[in-house]
Amino acid sequence: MPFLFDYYSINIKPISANLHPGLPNTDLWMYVNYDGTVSIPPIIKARRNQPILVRWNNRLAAPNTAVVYPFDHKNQIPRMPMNMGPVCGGVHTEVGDTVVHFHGGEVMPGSDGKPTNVIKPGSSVFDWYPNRQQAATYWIHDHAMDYTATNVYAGLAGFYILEDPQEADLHLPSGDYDWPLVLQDRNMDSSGKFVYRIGDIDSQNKRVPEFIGKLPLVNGQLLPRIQVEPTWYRLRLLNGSNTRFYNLRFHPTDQLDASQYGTHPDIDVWQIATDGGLTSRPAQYNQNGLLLAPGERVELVVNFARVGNSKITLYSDIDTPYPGDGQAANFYFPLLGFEVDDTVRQVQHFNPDSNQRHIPDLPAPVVAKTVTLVEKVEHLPGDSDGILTPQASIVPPGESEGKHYCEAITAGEIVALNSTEDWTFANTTGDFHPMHMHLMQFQLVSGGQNLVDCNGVPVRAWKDTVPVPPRASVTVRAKFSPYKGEYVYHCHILEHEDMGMMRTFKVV
Ligand SMILES: [Cu+2]
Repeated sequence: MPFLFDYYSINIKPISANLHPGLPNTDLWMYVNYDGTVSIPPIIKARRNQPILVRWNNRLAAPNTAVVYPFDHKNQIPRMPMNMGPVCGGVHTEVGDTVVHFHGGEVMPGSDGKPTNVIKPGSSVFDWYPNRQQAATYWIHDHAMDYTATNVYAGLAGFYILEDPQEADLHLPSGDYDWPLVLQDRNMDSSGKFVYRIGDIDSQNKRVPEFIGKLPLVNGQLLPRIQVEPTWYRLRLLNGSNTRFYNLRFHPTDQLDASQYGTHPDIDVWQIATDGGLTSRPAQYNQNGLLLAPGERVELVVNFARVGNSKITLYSDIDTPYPGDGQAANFYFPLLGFEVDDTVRQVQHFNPDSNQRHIPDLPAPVVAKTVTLVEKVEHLPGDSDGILTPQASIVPPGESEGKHYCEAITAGEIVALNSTEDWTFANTTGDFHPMHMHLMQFQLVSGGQNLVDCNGVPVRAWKDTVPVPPRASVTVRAKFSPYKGEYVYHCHILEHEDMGMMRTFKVV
């Protein structure tokens, strides 16, 4: 008897893999198929309206051997975990605990990956993914309270690509011409181990406030190059970094004069999709680059037809943490090389005029709410050394004080099922914060990076993560559906999320 759903059993376990021929193998924590086969990055492919059931088996154990920590503690606990104390109802996460979150997925609360609903080492959970939503480049990553930053850093992130058979009619580049590419940054020691440390952090500090790595990793490889043909490609780019923002640009690899790097090589680039899938129409790629914050995805179609027999580099040209102090000399961060052949095996096509679709307006909002992003300097729960610590925090709608993740849901965080609300994220800090809401995709109303097509016509797009600039506001409109229950909203800088820049909303 056939089943109505696909079933996967996935082990979450330590592995060892080579990230560059010149380096020893690196220890990773990874999603591994039950038969032992590994793909880096892990990729789940699903079809729209074809539900899948996944059994996630936690085969991890403390300590986290995949990461060299800066903090000096036998259990590798960041010295100030946020889940301490009575406010979290006694919930206590530990090294080796994991939570799997389907980022961008419209799933029931029990399968969404509540940060304190951990899978303990040796145990398993079943998660049900209905796949009723729009096809898009989604992703899977760890979401365990206090350990998201280090678990993702150790390798627990992968793609969840939802495909729609109807998309085949659009004749976008496909198969070997469709590349998922996850962009990350790491620091490594001479033995090939990932080091979770940045310059000014030592064992005396409580935790890494934001992690920036010096080494670019694309699909788990250190600054790789890929062979492409002189035709169209679809690039599904995911910022899977802890903190690093990218401003994506291309330059001819043999262009050695850095001052010329902004010069666009002779390639056509169109943006066709955002977090929640294809946009209403392709947007012309901006010569100044494309900002991609942690958690965001963007899909580009790129035509290499006019640059056969040459090399192109994808790079980022912004400071980190973004926006940083403006020391432009430090900006260049190469990511990926394209080696363009001179022959095409299978010509791929793309026509921006035939790639338009209707994305409806959401209904008028019943209420407008403001969430304020603040930095608090405070004594943390459980703090024993008496040192004040700056903490990125969220002031829920209608409240006057920043609240920790574990404090009770406030009135402003209660939302009626199927209602539409405008949420303004008002950022009072000097940092960009990429704000992510679980449960549904939303639309930008104001303040964000609005896309336009080549005639200046606004492009409608679905988003689940939106970067909120320093001392500025971004308003998004969301229809809270299709499920009731508790879901989190948070900053997607993983260190900020772990320090409690995360709250829960409840759909009733
Ligand atoms: Cu943040």
